[in-house]
Amino acid sequence: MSSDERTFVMVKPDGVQRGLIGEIVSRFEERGLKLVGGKFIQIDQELAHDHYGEHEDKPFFDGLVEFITSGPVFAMVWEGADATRQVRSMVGETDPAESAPGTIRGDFGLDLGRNVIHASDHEDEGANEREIDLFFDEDELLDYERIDEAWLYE
Ligand code: IDP
Ligand code: MG
Repeated sequence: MSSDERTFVMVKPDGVQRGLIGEIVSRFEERGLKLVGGKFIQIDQELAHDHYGEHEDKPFFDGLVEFITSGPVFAMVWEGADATRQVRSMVGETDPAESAPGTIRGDFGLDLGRNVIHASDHEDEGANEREIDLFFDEDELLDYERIDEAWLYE
């Protein structure tokens, strides 16, 4: 399996305000995923609409845009074998109330509208690449080796 799959992850405004950036970054680092990009930004209306375009017709859309633009987010790209699916399994279900303990949403959330983290959907083909392109320029993604790589993959 290719170990260079990349996926897009973002600590949402609630996660930033609650001081969860470090905890969340640690989980992916410890799992063996490699951070290849990161930026601390405030999302504007245009980016919010592009990012959440698939939900435009949903009743929660306006509230979602208001929330995601309400404060800084920490956007990241993580790389590793089967990264998109593995990250989603660490994130949990969309609703924290339905998420197992041990997942990020299951450990840090209670409410569907405040679920701490975004991660590209592994069931939406190409979502990871689309979202990476939306938030990052190619030269903001770094190629390097982690010193433990030889111990992470057989
Ligand atoms: P995901 O984040 O697990 O991929 P999506 O269905 O893509 O979930 O929804 C995107 C985001 O929209 C969710 O993470 C959540 O913040 C918000 N959301 C989804 N469904 C609802 C809802 O029914 N009420 C309020 N917010 C919702
Ligand atoms: Mg989604």
